[in-house]
Amino acid sequence: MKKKVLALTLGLTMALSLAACGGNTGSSTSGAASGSGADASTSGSGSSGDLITVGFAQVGHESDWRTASTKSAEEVFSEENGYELLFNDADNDSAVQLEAIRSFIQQGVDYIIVDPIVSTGWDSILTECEDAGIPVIVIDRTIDDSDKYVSWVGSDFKTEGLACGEWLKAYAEAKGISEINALVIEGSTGASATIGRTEGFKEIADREGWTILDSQNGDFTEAGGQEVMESYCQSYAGQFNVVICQNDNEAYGAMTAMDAAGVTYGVDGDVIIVSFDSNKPAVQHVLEGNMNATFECNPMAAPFVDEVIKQLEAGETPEKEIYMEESWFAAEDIVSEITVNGEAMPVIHVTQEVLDARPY
Ligand code: GYE
Repeated sequence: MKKKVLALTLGLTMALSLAACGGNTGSSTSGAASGSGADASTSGSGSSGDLITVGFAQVGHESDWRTASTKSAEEVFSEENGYELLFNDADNDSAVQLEAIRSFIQQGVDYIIVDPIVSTGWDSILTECEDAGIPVIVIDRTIDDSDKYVSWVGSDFKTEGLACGEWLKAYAEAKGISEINALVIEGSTGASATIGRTEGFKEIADREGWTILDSQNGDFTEAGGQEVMESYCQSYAGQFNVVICQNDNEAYGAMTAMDAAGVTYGVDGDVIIVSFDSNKPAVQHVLEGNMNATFECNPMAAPFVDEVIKQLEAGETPEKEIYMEESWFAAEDIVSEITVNGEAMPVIHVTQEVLDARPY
């Protein structure tokens, strides 16, 4: 797959934002994360002065990745940077997310950012946005049944799953492990992140003739990962040697469940455990050998969205797809490179320096 990576550093973006918006004296307050998906109300005041008003329909607050994504948006879409942010946390409820977008339309925001909880069911609401003349920028998860948005900024989830599979193949070979019996703890059902990671890993598993004993939904939460792993430990006791967690938080829960069941994991254990996202606590677990590897998903989309908005304000046409750069991290220095989609990619051996340099 061909990738377009916008080479932009956060520092540069911030500098551009400050330079472009230095004269702003908007008096309205920007919204803070509401934390509740109980209703579709959005936080933030309606008036914007000469600020650019942005409504952000966020998925929820299920994971460390999500917290980093929200924080990135709050930092970038600040009054100082010339924005008023209206934020809605849908708590993983698609109906709440659609209502939040309707509320943004009613409030007449300048731009709508949406991180779609699920990948389908978007065409009519995006048509409403189009009819209202409000450009939509999609971040993170993808929309599969409509292209009525200006740009999408996010990750190639299938590539993440493929990378995980290719790393596992090379790692098992290096360790002399001839049989793979894997358990997968999936992310939320219907999320493109879940679909892509599942597909990518399965493609390698099928090619290599591995056994995927089970694949169940852990909802991208620590509690969900723990619950699924508790049931796996009962149903598949002594039968598995790999646990694939589709995000970091699920891996934390899975480790708790394996501790309770007396299953050893990580570099010195019986079970290989990996995660996706690579938040700092997960990279720390990799450094300590509790986890074998983690595959990054970069949550810092907001600076790129800022760039897209600036292009639109200047009458330019932004790229339709903007891919985030991501890395793969492993505990042991035995697989240094994997080939994914025909492209050689480094696997970073985690040291204290690597951990210290992680931005989130
Ligand atoms: O991996 C997970 C979060 O959509 C990529 O959602 C995102 C996923 C991320 O809850 O931690």
